Amino acid sequence: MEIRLWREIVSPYELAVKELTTKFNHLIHEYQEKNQYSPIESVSGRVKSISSILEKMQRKQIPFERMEEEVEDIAGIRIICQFVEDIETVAQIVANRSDMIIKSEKDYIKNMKPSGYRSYHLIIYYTVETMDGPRKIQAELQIRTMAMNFWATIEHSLQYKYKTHIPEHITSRLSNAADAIIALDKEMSTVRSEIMDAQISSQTQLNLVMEILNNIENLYKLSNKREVVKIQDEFYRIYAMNDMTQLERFSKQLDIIAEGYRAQAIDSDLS
Ligand code: 0O2
Repeated sequence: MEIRLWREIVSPYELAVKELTTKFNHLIHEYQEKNQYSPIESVSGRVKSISSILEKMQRKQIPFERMEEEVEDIAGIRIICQFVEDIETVAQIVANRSDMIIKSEKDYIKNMKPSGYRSYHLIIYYTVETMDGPRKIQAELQIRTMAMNFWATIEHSLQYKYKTHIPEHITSRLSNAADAIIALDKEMSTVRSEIMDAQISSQTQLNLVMEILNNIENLYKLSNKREVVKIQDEFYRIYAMNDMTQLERFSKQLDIIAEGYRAQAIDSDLS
């Protein structure tokens, strides 16, 4: 097959990876905007390398004409969660979407691979719009915790050096590490709700501070500078108190002041 043809083949997969990462990143953004805990910590994606596609086809005896049907992970998205419980939530989010149709799932969390690999895989159908019209392609979503990802990334890097023959003394260490990862994920789950609360509080404070700063910036345009400097100093004083209730009260007062200036500005525009 010519190299140009490969480019054409992978092009819709490149688009799918871009779109899917954007969509999942946007979900994180939506949760943050609404001061809610995001079950997704981070997202990344890749298009499988040509050599890796060829290797898989050779290993699984896949003919070229069956490549796009049988190599299901040409487009691959990795979704990282903080806690094991979030994985189910993310799978449910995917199941409820109209733009991603689940073809199959592999639960390597309930059924850990002999290597120690743990992750939840979904193969989805996803349609991209190309210059030749819509193309329904497949993509693999790997959903795993940060701890599972740490293990998988290290183990995967060893596969490059040793292929399938990782020395025994390393595999046994990796197996111990896999057990430690299970224990770590379990331990983190016991403090999940406390961690979630802390993260939501910090996100809420971050959003509130952003809102206050935006309001102060807008006031610069509408009111006299000395007044704004006084408001800003008051903000620094309240911020240093590290008291969310005070910050919320200040934000509400600022809203009222800003509203007053906006009304004044409209009045003077009309007169
Ligand atoms: P890449 O692109 O380098 O990630 P397989 O026969 O396992 O190759 P199958 O049955 O189609 O393929 O899918 P499976 O077993 O669900 O695995 C697909 C992907 O999961 C792999 O992609 C890896 O990314 C990951 N994975 C599966 N098993 C392991 C494992 O033991 N260790 C690590 N680190 N990752 C694993 P590829 O094909 O390896 O390619």
